Amino acid sequence: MAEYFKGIGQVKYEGSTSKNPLAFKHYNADEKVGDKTMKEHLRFAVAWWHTFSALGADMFGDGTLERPWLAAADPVQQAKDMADAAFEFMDKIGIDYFCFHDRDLVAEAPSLKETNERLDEIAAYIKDKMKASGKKLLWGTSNLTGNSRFMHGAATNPNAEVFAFAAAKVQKALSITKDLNGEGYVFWGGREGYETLLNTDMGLELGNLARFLGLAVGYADKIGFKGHFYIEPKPKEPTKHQYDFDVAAGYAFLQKYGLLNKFKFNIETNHATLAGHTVQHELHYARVNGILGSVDANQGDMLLGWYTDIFPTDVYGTTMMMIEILRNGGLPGGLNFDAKVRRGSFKTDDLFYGHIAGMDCFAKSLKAAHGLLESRELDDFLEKRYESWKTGVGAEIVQGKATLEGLAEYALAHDSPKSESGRQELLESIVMRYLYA
Ligand code: XUL
Ligand code: CO
Repeated sequence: MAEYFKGIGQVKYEGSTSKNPLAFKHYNADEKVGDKTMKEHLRFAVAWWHTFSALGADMFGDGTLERPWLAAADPVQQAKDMADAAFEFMDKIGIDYFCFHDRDLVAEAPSLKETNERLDEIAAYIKDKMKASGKKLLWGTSNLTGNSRFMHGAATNPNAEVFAFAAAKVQKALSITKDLNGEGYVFWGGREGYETLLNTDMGLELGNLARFLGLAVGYADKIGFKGHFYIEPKPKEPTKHQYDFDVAAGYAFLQKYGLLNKFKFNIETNHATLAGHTVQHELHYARVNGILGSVDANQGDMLLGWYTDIFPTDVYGTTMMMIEILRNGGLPGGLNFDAKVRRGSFKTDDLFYGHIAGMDCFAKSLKAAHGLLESRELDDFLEKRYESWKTGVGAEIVQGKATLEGLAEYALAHDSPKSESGRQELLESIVMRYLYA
């Protein structure tokens, strides 16, 4: 079997003073942070699409990336070579999980039947490699955006034939995911939205999207797929408006259509920022509502308004994420690097530098967040800030015992309430202490 990443061995932890670009400075897989190892806390995954099958094309230029595993002319051979490269990469970088879309695994054939046969062959190939290596599938999904048949959406297409075609793709992707013991299945509604409301029946489209998800859940029950279902919100790109805009919009949608008990959320940093939120907000909102599932770990470029999928290096931002994840007691899913090297970083070893930077960033943040939460400095502050809700009038309100006229009587009998400082700067300086400890 060909070796694709020649000259690169197992990436090891060498500590924060190491200058070796192919070593971890903070990620030390078996080091314990609290009661779990870093590896158990972080559950990193490699994204098949950005790392192995994409060539770096953008709106203004062709692909630039050197990807020797894509050289074979035969699509199935190409897919097998790509799987070889993927398992070599995961082994050398020390990442246990991967994620894929059906279309990343092998190129589509002229007919659906032939595409499914290709998928079966490549899934069997990957299954053997998983057995031999112990690598695991964090989640699978179906690409319902790339082919031109999906230009007006998949589940929300005005044409029912396209809905049926998309359903066939999900059926296949779900059964492969189950066969590979996938721990989850993601729905990202890339073209489930609209370009203009002038040509859109939103009410029907939303209902159809819910019916589509319901059919998938029903099929999963039939085949005994026990993994988690995730919605991955994104407000726009490629469509002007997507129905899974953010976690709050997705939560309302799931509640309306009675799907809430079946889904959690896969939250992506760059999607959150496109929605005008921080990822901390999205994780927090999901956590307090019991729907935090998994994370697509990347970041946007603050100078660009569009979607850039950069490897995470903003330690402050990832520390805010790890606070949410630790407060959630961990994730049912993991941290999938839905991130790509820049198209100018076209060598295969650039893939290592991107992942090492991302893994070190999260490892450093895990330690900072753990230290901060262990100290209870934030919790003690929060407890004090909200103490008026524990007794007296606050407790009555929380317990639903208050009436509006009773509260009016209370306010008339007491002095005008006094405010306390919110102490934002103090709290930020506490965070800094743990970050740069
Ligand atoms: C696109 C995106 C997807 C999903 C899976 O913005 O994030 O790759 O993660 O379909
Ligand atoms: Co994503």
